[in-house]
Amino acid sequence: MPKLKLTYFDFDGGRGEPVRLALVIAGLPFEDDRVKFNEWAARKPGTPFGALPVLQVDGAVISQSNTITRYVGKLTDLYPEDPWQAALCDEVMDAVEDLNGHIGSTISIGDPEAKKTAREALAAGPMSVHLVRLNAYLESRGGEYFADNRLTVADLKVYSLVAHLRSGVLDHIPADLVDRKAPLLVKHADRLLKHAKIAAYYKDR
Ligand SMILES: N[C@@H](CCC(=O)N[C@@H](CS)C(=O)NCC(=O)O)C(=O)O
Repeated sequence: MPKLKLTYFDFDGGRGEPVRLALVIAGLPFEDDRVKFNEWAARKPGTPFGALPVLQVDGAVISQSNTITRYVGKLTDLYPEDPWQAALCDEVMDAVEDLNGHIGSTISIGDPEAKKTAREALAAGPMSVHLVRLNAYLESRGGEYFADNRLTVADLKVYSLVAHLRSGVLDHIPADLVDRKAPLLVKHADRLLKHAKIAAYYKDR
């Protein structure tokens, strides 16, 4: 197994969390390099595209969250081998990335009123649309998993988004938006939190 070092921001969520969770579930050792926000300006130029997450694999670097998540999914047997199921898994991960991109574009808005307007439009528009659609996808796939009738990195990716939105840390995004728009995603997240490895991981953190 290669030597792995994941570099991401120091919080339990976002684009790095599905990678951490996949490695934790599989019991694969990795260095969890957590960057504090005040360290980021100094470290940003050293990353391939000026953003995190970044994964070092035996010293070689790859970036882009879904690329990393897929790669780690293959190492951990949490990514489908069947091409169609892999496509279903990718589709869900890319839909989550659509939303992450929308959220990311509001983070640097400095003017409080402009940020409020942008966030409220996001919550009422693309965020609601994506949450409703992801909820419907999960339902159409049996209600438990997004692909392959088993736990895959798509589930970990959606979980990380849902946990982030429900934590209420994003100003002007109502913390109950997921509960109102996508109740199946809430059940899905609650189930994942009961996974023995995930529960033990968060208990120890
Ligand atoms: N397309 C990239 C986007 C990465 C990205 O925007 N990451 C955010 C954190 S979730 C970041 O590094 N923000 C700080 C910055 O852009 O300076 C990916 O999927 O990894």
